[in-house]
Amino acid sequence: EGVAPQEYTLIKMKVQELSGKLAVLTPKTVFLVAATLRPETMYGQTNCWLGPDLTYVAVEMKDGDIVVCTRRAARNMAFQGMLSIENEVKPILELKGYDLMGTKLTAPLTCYKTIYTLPMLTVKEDKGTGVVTSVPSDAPDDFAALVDLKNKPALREKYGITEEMVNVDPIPIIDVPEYGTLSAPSVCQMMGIKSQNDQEKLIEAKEKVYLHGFYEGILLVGDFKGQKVQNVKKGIQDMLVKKKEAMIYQE
Ligand code: A2H
Repeated sequence: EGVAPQEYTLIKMKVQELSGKLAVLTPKTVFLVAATLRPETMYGQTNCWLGPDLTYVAVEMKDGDIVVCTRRAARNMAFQGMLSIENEVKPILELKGYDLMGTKLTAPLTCYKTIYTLPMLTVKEDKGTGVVTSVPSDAPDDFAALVDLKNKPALREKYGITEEMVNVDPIPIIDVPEYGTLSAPSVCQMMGIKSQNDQEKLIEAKEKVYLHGFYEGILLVGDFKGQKVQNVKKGIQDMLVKKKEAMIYQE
């Protein structure tokens, strides 16, 4: 953790049906909130990652809606005046990532009408909200984890994930001169990355994809189509915040 605060965009992903452990929250509006540094990639969301063994809490926001995130993130949100009670966390519900697997969500900007929560074992408890949005077109970690779930029926079964839930493909949203319009899948293929277990290669893949994607990438979709990625981040963040589809959060 550095000294300077990190600013994240919290993407609000609306829970479509309050079933299972979430049923007690009826008739509230409930969001999983994913922390991202790359709001301009939200056009490419295909699913949402949760750590199956992490603990999440449901807390009330100022406007009465409910957000689900780690307790640590809820505490930060309380101190940033985002929750119904200032400086205090009163969880309405506590649950494991495992309990939320396969939840149907509505996420902003993506062309998929429904995206599902899926397990990723490397989601960190002490970063962001513990909820991570998946953009396999532009994030090698997301691509590798999705490929694993597609290729490994036993892994899906362990977490109650069906084939339909992983039946999504990376969406071309950014053109990177060196790597084309699906830079993470291209670099993973070039480097022979077949799984999220290829840790060392993934570190190198991320360096390549993030560097070239951010500095040379051109957006292919949406209101900022044709513009350089590095120039659109703020505009897309503002647009999402204005539409109440995102919030700004620091840690
Ligand atoms: B980024 P930094 Cl397309 N555990 O969002 C693991 N990873 C987490 C996390 C957690 N608890 N919380 C957030 N993240 C991921 C999109 C994206 C991201 C793209 C490209 C690069 C990228 C889609 N996933 O991040 O350590 C989230 O993934 C490049 C670093 O705070 C978040 O942004 O720098 C990023 O890590 C924050 O990582």
